[in-house]
Formats: sequence, structure tokens, C-alpha cells
Amino acid sequence: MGTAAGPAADSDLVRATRGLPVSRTPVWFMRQAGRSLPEYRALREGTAMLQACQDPDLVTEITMQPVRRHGVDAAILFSDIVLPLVVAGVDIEIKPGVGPVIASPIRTVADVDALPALEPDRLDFLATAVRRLVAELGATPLIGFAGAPFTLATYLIEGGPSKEHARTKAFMYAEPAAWQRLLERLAVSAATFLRVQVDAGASAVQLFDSWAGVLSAADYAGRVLPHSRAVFDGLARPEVPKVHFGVGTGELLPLIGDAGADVVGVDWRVPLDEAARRVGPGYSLQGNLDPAVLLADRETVDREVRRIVEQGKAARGHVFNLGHGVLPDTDPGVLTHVVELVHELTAR
Ligand code: 1CP
Repeated sequence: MGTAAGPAADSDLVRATRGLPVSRTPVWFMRQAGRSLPEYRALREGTAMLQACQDPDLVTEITMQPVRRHGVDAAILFSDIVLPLVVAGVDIEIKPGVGPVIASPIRTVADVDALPALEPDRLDFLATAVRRLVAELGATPLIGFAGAPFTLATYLIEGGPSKEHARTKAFMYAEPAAWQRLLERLAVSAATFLRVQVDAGASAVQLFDSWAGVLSAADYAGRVLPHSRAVFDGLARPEVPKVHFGVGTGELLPLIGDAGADVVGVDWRVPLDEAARRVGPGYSLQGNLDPAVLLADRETVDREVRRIVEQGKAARGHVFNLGHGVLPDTDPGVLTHVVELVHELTAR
């Protein structure tokens, strides 16, 4: 149980999360699995996204693809943040080109009470996939993940992807007791989902609170952060490195680490040296190349990578990543180049 041990325990990724010396700055990319890879599209042909996520053979192969191709320093499990809800029995579909769509969005207190709980014994497929991956990855760490309660609540309440998250905020203000119950329940299922991955051998976990940046610091601190903290507390694996990430969180950076993270994920809006000041001591940083830069010319890519490597030195430890997920049109060759460049620039 728990796994600070294993061949990946002394990897550069794990060491960077703790602020220990590394042989070179570790690199991985959010959404490295899927998205831009032709071998991913070929493999996914004829299988719905949420089906693929529950097939240990497909999960293993898709997770391995970017590791083989790019030589990244970590794998991230191929899954989706809505999977715990799907496994619990919520009617959700991932529509190609759209994202998760919920058949019956949550609009009332009764809807919150009707939300099914996630039974850990339904996650055998997940444990199987993680065990296979850990065996295949050897010294390369596997990052497990879950969606944070707030970001999952936006999908459940809006019924699908949205920009303003106005219904979500309206529910948060108008129904504070139901809001609290909803986020508590989502925290329990996220913790369960993470624990299964860690106990099967994942070396680190990332909590994606992608849309938390739409909140004021006061609302985030009072109505959301305690539930993200409950995920990490509920995971109850203190030895496992924890990354906490959101988009547009510049104003929230002083709070994000408080959830119990070792690493704060930063998008491209705040330079890493400034982010290190806002986050405070005691945390490593992950980020923060603008994914759109990968669509630009090679000179721009190299200049931005160099800048981020420099600014990352202000942090206790630096895990090089994008500021958000790989864009679907990205040339996979550019991703491989970024891995090589970061390694070259930071080799000790
Ligand atoms: O049919 C397809 O190919 C569906 C596209 C797709 C893929 C490949 C979706 C639908 N999810 C995924 C995989 C996925 N989702 C991973 C795989 C591992 C990796 O990183 O390589 C991960 C980590 C996620 C996490 C995820 N899903 C997040 C958090 C990360 C982020 O980008 O902010 C979010 C917000 C989702 C919801 C979701 N699922 C899929 C889409 C298109 C979306 C976003 C929709 C929206 O804009 O609201």
C-alpha cells in the first residue's frame, strides 16, 4: 500500500516535487496522451472515449504512447475527470469536439442527494491498468489524477462545458448547504479515485481544478478550497507527491498550495518567478509554457522554453510543463523537441 517505494521513487519528477536536487529538470505535458498523436487517433477508432477509459489494454497503450515518442519524464494516466461520476452511474457522454455532457444536470437540493456514490470495487479496471503501466514504465513515474470538486461541479450543474460558469456560481450563492453537500460528495469520490491509483502504484497525483480561476479569492477560500483539501486529506497517503493545478489562478496562487499540495501548477499568465513569490516557500512549481507557443516558429518556442527554465529557478523545484493542455493541432515533433531542449538546458 502507498508507494513512495518502487523504481520511480528516486526519479527526477518525484525529486523535483520535493525540491531535491535533480539530474535535469523533469518534463511532461498535460494532455500528452491523446490529442495530437496520430497513433492515438488510430487506436481510438471505433471506441467511445468513456469506453476507452475503462479498457485496461487501451488505457495502458494510450498512456505509454507519449512516453515512447517524446521521452517525457512522467506518464499521465489516460482517463478523464468525469470517469468517477460515470463509474458511479451518472449518465454522462463525452461528445467529440465538445466534452462531457450530462443527461440530467444538478439543479436542486434533491438532485444533489440523488447523486450516486462511487463504490471502490467498481474500479478494478483502473487498478489493473495502473499495475500494468507501473510494470511497463519501470523507473518512469506514473501520475494519477482526479478532477477537483469545483471543476466537476461545473459540469454537473451546467450540464456540459461552459465559459462563465454562471449557473454554478448562482447555485453556490443561492444554495450554500446543497453546494457544501455536493462538493463534499465529490471530494469523497475524487479521494477514492486517487487512492485506487496510488495503491496500484502511481508515483504522484495531480488534482485538476481547471476552472477555479473564475472565482474570487474570497469565494475560493471559503467555498471551494476546503473541499480540495478534503480530497488530499481523504487520499490519506502523505508520502505521495501532490500537484494542484488550475487555469487563470493568478489571484488564487497564495491559496492553492494550502489544500495540501507539494507542487502548484501555474498557467502561462504569471511568470514562474512571480508565481514563486505568490505561492510562498515550501512548494515546487509546475508549468508554464503557453500551449499556443507550440504552434509558433521554432525560434519563439526555444526562446520561451529558455525563459521558463530560467524563471523556474526561483522555485524550490521545477517540473516543466505547459500552462494548460496540449492543443489538438500541435505538431508532436515540437513536443519531442521541447523535451530535448529542457533536458539539454538543465543537465547537471
Ligand atoms: O474523444 C476524445 O478524444 C475526447 C477528448 C478527450 C481526451 C483525450 C477528453 C474529453 N478527455 C480526454 C483525456 C483526458 N482528460 C486526460 C488524459 C491524460 C492526459 O493528460 O494526457 C486528462 C488528464 C483529462 C482531464 C480533463 N478532462 C480535464 C482537466 C484538464 C484540463 O485540460 O483542464 C478537464 C476539464 C476535462 C473535461 C473534458 N474532457 C474532454 C474534454 C474535451 C474536456 C474539456 C471540455 C471543456 O472545455 O469544458
